[in-house]
Amino acid sequence: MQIRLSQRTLDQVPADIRRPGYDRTRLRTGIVHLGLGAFHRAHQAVYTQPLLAEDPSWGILGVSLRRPDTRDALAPQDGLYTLAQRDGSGETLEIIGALTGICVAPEDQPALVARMAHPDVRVVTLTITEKAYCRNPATGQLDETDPAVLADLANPDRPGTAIGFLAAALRARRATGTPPFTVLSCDNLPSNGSATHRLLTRFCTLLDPEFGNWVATELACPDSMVDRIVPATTGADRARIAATLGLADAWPVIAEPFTQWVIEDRFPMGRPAWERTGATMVSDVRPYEDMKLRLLNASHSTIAYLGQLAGWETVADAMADPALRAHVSALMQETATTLHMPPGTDLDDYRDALLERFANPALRHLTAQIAMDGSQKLPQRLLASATDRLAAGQGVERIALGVAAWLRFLQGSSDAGDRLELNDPLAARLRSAAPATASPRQVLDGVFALNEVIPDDLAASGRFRGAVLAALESLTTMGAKATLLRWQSP
Ligand code: CS2
Repeated sequence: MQIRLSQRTLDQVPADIRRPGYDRTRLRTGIVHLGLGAFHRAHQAVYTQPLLAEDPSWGILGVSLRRPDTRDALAPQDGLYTLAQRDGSGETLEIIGALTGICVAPEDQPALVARMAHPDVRVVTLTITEKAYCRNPATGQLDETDPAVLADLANPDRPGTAIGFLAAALRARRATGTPPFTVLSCDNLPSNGSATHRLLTRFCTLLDPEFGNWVATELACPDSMVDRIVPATTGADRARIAATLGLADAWPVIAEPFTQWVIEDRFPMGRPAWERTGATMVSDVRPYEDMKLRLLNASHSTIAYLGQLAGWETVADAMADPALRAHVSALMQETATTLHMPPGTDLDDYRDALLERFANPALRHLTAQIAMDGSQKLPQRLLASATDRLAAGQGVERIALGVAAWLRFLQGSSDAGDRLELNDPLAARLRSAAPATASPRQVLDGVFALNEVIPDDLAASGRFRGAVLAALESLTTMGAKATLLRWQSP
């Protein structure tokens, strides 16, 4: 068996591979990160690492909210792991050491709450995915009927949700006179900071109205836009990286070279000097966030559902089809009319760069991975642009094809008749609203009647329904590839 990457073996890593340039024994935990997935490890940890030599107080305690697998993989490696940046021209490795520890939340909730309440912790970052905010995706409000929310309200000292942990830690800080940490959401939600503030304040108010008031006035939740494509790590990635390192790494992370982080600069308790490692600090993140959600993520979800129907396993496979690529480009033209592009960002350049990023042949970004949790993603990715365009009297044909592809996907089989797996917190209800044998109109009526996904104004819009129905009829009768070909001609 190959020797494992760890603090002890770090000097065996080939000299040309970058590694932590600081004394890890001096690190303190200034950041607690909830949701220790590949994305955080390939993004925020990478922006933080170069700052640790100068200021070791910003080490990161990584928290897995559910499963122990990341901790089990990385603990024997002393929290070290490899980041592999890949594109058509090759792969660059770097060893990241910003983690001061890894904690699996359900194993000992009070211990995690105590660590979050420690005065050294000044920032809590989140990548917990859309569904973990316990919100109604259509309204953005806390889902007060969610069993996980009800369980945390009934037993606030042993929480299960991220919101519950934040509330418990804030309560403990308040009790000891420690000011609140800043909560920085790094998830793909519109106004992710304000959303976090709203949901958390509501949750805390339900616990105790006076505590809710304190949270409402004292807690800072800046907005941020994060961007980097990080596909799930495969066995082939592990084998290739081990061969280059000469050491085994149980869980390296793979990312494209591109990375972006735009942060609202509002951190009462201080923050790492992220602007020195590439982050853009601004007073208003909204234009960046809308641009990313409505161009990048809207395209991603559209590619994912059309790809699942057509049998394209990865985003790059889909982008190799000229009709799909043309559709994605046209979709971005359509949604871009709803945007105020951020200062200094050119729409055509941004769109062309996205088309290239999607086509990166070295990333195996699975359409099945992006297709997960559609009910939580579609409102901000596709539906918000549809609302804005309809209000301006504009058509929504390109957006409608993505929505229709999602509806067809919910029916459970690809154009070739293969079974498609539905991974979504609303799976049971979506499946019964979109049975395999139902007609396009029945599927549309069934799913549009669920009030969690399609906002009421869109569900009631004849123009929107008509566009989605036409696209769904085409997908049903002729399949995704032929529909795209038909749509390619203006
Ligand atoms: C993707 C995103 O899985 C998905 O839904 O659209 O994770 C996407 O890769 C990132 O937002 C890119 O920054």
